[in-house]
Amino acid sequence: MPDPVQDAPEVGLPKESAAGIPAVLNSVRHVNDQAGIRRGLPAMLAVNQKKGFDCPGCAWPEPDKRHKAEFCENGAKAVAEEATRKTVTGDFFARHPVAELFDRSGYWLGQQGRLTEPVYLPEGATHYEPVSWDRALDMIADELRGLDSPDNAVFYTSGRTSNEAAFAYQLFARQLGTNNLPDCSNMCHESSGSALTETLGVGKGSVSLEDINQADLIIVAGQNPGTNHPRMLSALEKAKRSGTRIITVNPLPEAGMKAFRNPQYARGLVGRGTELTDLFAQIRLGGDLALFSAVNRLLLETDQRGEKVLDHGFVNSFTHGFEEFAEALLAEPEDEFWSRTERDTGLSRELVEEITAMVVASERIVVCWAMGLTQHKHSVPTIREVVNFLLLRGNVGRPGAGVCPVRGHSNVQGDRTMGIFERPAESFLDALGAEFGIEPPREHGHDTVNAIRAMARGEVGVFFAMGGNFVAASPDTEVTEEAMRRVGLTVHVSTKLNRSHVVTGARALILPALARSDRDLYDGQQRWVTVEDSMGLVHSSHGVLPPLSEGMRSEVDIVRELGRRLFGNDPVDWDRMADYDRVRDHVAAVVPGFEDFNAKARRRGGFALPHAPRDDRRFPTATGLANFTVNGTYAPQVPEGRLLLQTLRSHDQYNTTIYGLDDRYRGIHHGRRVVLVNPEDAGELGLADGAYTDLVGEWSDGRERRAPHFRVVHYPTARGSAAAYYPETNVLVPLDSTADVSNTPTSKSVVVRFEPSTQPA
Ligand SMILES: Nc1nc2c(c(=O)[nH]1)N[C@H]1C(S)=C(S)[C@@H](COP(=O)(O)OP(=O)(O)OC[C@H]3O[C@@H](n4cnc5c(=O)[nH]c(N)nc54)[C@H](O)[C@@H]3O)O[C@H]1N2
Ligand SMILES: Nc1nc2c(c(=O)[nH]1)N[C@H]1C(S)=C(S)[C@@H](COP(=O)(O)OP(=O)(O)OC[C@H]3O[C@@H](n4cnc5c(=O)[nH]c(N)nc54)[C@H](O)[C@@H]3O)O[C@H]1N2
Ligand SMILES: [Mo]
Repeated sequence: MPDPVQDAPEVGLPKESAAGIPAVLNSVRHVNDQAGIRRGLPAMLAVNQKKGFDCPGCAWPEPDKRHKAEFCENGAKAVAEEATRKTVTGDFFARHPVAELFDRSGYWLGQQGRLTEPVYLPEGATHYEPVSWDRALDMIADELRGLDSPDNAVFYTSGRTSNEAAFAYQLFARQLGTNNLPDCSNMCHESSGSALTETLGVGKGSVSLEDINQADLIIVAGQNPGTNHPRMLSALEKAKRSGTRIITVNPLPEAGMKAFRNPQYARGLVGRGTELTDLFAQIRLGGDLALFSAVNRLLLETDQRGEKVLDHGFVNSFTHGFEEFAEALLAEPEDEFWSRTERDTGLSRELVEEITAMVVASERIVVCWAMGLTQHKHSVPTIREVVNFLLLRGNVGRPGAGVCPVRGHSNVQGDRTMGIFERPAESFLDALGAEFGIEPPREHGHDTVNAIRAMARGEVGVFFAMGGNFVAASPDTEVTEEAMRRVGLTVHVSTKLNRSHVVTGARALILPALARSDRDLYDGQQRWVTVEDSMGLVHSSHGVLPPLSEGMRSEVDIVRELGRRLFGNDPVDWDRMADYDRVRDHVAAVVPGFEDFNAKARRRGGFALPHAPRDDRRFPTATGLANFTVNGTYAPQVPEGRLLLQTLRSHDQYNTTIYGLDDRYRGIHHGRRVVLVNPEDAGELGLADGAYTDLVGEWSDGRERRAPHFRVVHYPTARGSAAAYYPETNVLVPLDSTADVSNTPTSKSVVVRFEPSTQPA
């Protein structure tokens, strides 16, 4: 909802560097405002420490040598958000009817505090009402029992769920008989997983922090670590100081990639900080496939002229498909190739040649990426082309080189490892069946987009969400909300109030969960969980804060109680899993790499999962080799008078959780309804800086998609490439506009036109 009182953007100049003293001050302010010193200080001293809890912010790994303060400004905000003293109790819902909450912004909802007791919205009721845990769990069990088929249930997961909870949860769904396990990954790094599994045989990154440090060249494409992975800047700074060069590929000049003032060192608090980017390629939205294939072609041509720039030994021994790839890439006539490359990337031939020269001069190369590469129609081919690029010079499976998809949610990678996947491998289901004596379903389930389609068709009786904010995070808000309203029972296991609690099925439950920072006591014993970071390191996480209410339960306990109600304790002994060591024993028996899990998880610093390409250049693909692929030349085309819009994060949000209304590095304050437009595009479209406009999405189904009332900001983004924040703009992303192969919504590639604003300020 546009909120003209709250949302009144003011615009200043974008910043030239990230962090420094303002970041420290902002961390302290957020922690103090939300949690106060008594809760805030112990939380901040425990976050990311070996005996403490894993930061609920991003999935960037912790270095082996920890600082006393091993967190960043945005980690502090994530912790403050959880550790808040504010609570939402039963009487809150008596005072606020659902219809009123529906009109509140997501920011307001989140700011009300931690959920403390289960509440139920009966059919036709106007208010949620308190309900006992027993009654709530009985109701869910009854609804699940009453379904015509287990496939009429959908079990969503957001990536904060611990390994233990995720494992129990997928087991529950499969004992019930469905693989309908969509997760936030479907909207996030699914394209990376698809492309990497096909080409390298493992859908995860292949580098460690040590590799980042040893690389001669790091390419950071489609990622804004200054905001979303601030601790990555420390790793880049360290590499930089030992001679690494960095190329940044982005339509936006992001402050964090320009310079970093590391608040952990005096040099970061005074002075300009460390310059990070050596070469900035200001690419057009969706131009990365064209860029990487152009560099690959230049490498091939150089090699054919006799300068040995390819690693022929590696290509011959470890890869498949090189000839076909090279032939396809060289087929286009030179003139056409260059005019298309310049058009699709918005970069000059000279710049592409300069990038190639830096590549040739670098023995060891790492490519890092995030949503700028994964949320386009052609994301899978784009990432496959990144793999081609690395394979050409043998940059996989040796120190200082490899693929680095930087994950989002703090345990999104672990959840997938634990089996949260709508298309599980047969080998995983076999192991699960053997361990528990159950027959897991074999038919693939719904991912996020297909789950919404099934809801819209009225096929979903129960929608259960383990965390997250499904209706706000999903594309096509109005379509998704209509679909959600057709569900019978919606259940949300949540920490904070959000939009998904006010757009519900006929009946709805909200179940309050313990969060990462909360102490998890059972029978007087403190329990702990594990998580896996973006680089495949698994470690323990111990909550430290006393829970604000006895009404909150751990995610494992919620699943366990449901399991026992529906299936009893045979063949799966749900009650025993109250001891998380027993869950870990099961994981050890089912998931490769987790042998001896309980012992390894107790090691200081945890353990690394095996990764065949990284560890011994083994590629468990269909060909048994690393695959070169032929990826074509797609780039988004935009009709006259329209721009391509990317929907992205501000510095003051965690996905749909809004921490505040500032985006400090981009110079935006006190508001979120802004659209960043290149001044020359704005001139051609008659969009004055400071004017208000509606964003209107264009898609082949003819349905009108309108995001009203955005302030135009003239901003140095690439030509043709506009930007605005998510989730306000999700209404514009058509449900059917998804990436080929991965089915990820194209959140970074929405065709929009601009119409005079329909709502007064
Ligand atoms: N503080 C904080 N931390 C977070 C999150 C958060 O919301 N807040 N979210 C977490 C999650 S779930 C995730 S997935 C990650 C997200 O981390 P990011 O991917 O960094 O997040 P976005 O804000 O979506 O930024 C996308 C970046 O890619 C660029 N980009 C967009 N399109 C293109 C393109 O076509 N080509 C290229 N080369 N660049 C492009 C944008 O300009 C922007 O810099 O962060 C995680 N960490
Ligand atoms: N337009 C557009 N849409 C996007 C994106 C984009 O870039 N553009 N990005 C996509 C991406 S990358 C992602 S990952 C998704 C994110 O999608 P989600 O993961 O579904 O969304 P979040 O906003 O992270 O979920 C926040 C909610 O999670 C709950 N929560 C927080 N911590 C816990 C916990 O410990 N336990 C439980 N049970 N609940 C908890 C809180 O109630 C909070 O309101 O959004 C996607 N949607
Ligand atoms: Mo994500």
